[in-house]
Amino acid sequence: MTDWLARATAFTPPSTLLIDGAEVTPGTTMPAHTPRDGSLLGDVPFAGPAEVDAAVAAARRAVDDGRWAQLAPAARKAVLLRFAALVREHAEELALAETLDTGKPIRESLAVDVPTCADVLAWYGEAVDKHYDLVAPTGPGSLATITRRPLGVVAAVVPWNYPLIITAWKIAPALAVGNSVIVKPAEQSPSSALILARLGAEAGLPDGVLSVLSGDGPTTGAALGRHPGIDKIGFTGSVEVGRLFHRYSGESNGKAVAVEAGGKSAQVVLGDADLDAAASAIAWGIFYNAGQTCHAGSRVVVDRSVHDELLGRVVDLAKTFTVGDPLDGDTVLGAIVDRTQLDRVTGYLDLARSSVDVAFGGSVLEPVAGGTYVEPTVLSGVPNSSPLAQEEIFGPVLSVIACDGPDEAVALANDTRFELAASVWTRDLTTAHRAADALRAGTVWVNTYDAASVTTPFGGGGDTGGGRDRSLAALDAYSAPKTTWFAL
Ligand code: TXE
Repeated sequence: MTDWLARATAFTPPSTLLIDGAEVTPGTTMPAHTPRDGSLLGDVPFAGPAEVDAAVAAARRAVDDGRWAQLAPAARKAVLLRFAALVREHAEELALAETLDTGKPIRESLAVDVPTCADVLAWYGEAVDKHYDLVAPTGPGSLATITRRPLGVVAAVVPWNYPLIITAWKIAPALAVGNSVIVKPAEQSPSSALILARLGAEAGLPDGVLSVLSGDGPTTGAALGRHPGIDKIGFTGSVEVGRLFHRYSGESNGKAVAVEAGGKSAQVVLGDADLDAAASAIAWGIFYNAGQTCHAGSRVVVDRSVHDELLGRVVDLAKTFTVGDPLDGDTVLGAIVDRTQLDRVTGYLDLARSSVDVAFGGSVLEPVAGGTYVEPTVLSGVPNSSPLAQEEIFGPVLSVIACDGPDEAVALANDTRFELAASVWTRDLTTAHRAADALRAGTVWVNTYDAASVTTPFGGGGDTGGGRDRSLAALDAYSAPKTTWFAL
């Protein structure tokens, strides 16, 4: 059994950036704290404009001389598979970094975040020499090929809720098609990405092809957004910053921008649903990762005929999500990422106490002194117009809304500015098809929630933004089709 507490005491975050294959110590650092107990983990490098320029220049050199894109597909595949294998070999180191930075339970980092990161790298690695280009049906007398070309230099700007997974979703397809990639992790969670940069180099990524620049949003993130040498930004984070990236693009070189900016996803439970299965998926859908999940099922829209029964079951399950030390292998509900986010969640809890019924929870806890933790919370009698039902709380806070029949349920579920995810729970096949079709969301689950695979696209519309991660579609998202027309 790993003694995580002892490992945590010895942990220090990486102190250098990797730019152009070299360890770089920038003049500035920033403190890294853990939400587990608020203590200082150490100082991490802060990439300023000079480091951004250096990383972009190195990335561009790699694009120009083709040291990565021009390798044989089997050779690029081998590097990405080796990268995935190294992630697995360093699973404990990466999981500890992820848990200390974010406060998520160590068992989740080990069982989900690290293996998913490795799986995604391997899946896109395997795709490199299996995904064919096209010949267009232009008719006799000509041959028109459509080949996938890398965009050039891609930047991935990543949030703190799933640092390893979201980084992998962006770098793996971008690298697979031959781009150079610069990652900017969130200021709360730089460690795992900095470790990944070294593993990528060890796996054989040529110099300049993968750089990781820890820093903040307004300096490092904005410098990437405004950089004329970057061809595309893949962004996951808040609606506001997603829009900033579109503005940066318009004010610089018109670079492509793909945004995934969260949701207020509804789980629709109809009168004939399997309530045991629904209640379990509802609890996991909002309490997993302390609700800090873009597709968290943060609203439940439930038919009045089963409202009280479902609410009772969800409350019973909420009681089993014990808030605890993220380093304890039994903990399922860890910390909120930082004090800013905790304040945001407690603001909504204050609103809840004065405007709706708090069926369970609602308190700030401190299972580890100095840490930032919130009890699993279930709110009922929430009007869908309330900020509790319209705004992304990003904490373990569920809003339950009563409805009458499938039509009203779908209308309420769709009454949101986000379009990321939704579910419908019913035993009736026709109702399931109709509701799934009518729910406006990039992913609709039927009689399940949060089933996920790298093989399916993930993203949405509306305020969520239109970016898509995962699946073979991501290879297209990080490449440009090139038509070559031969007169025969
Ligand atoms: O996100 P930010 P925050 C939502 C969630 C959360 C809220 C705020 O509702 O409560 O956003 O979280 C970089 N120029 N999501 O403040 O600020 C930043 O450094 C350039 C949903 O943490 O958007 C980080 O790398 N870049 C979500 C990234 O943007 C800037 C995940 C995300 O941070 C920047 C996280 C700037 N001016 C939050 N400011 C999801 N979709 O899963 C910040 N950044």
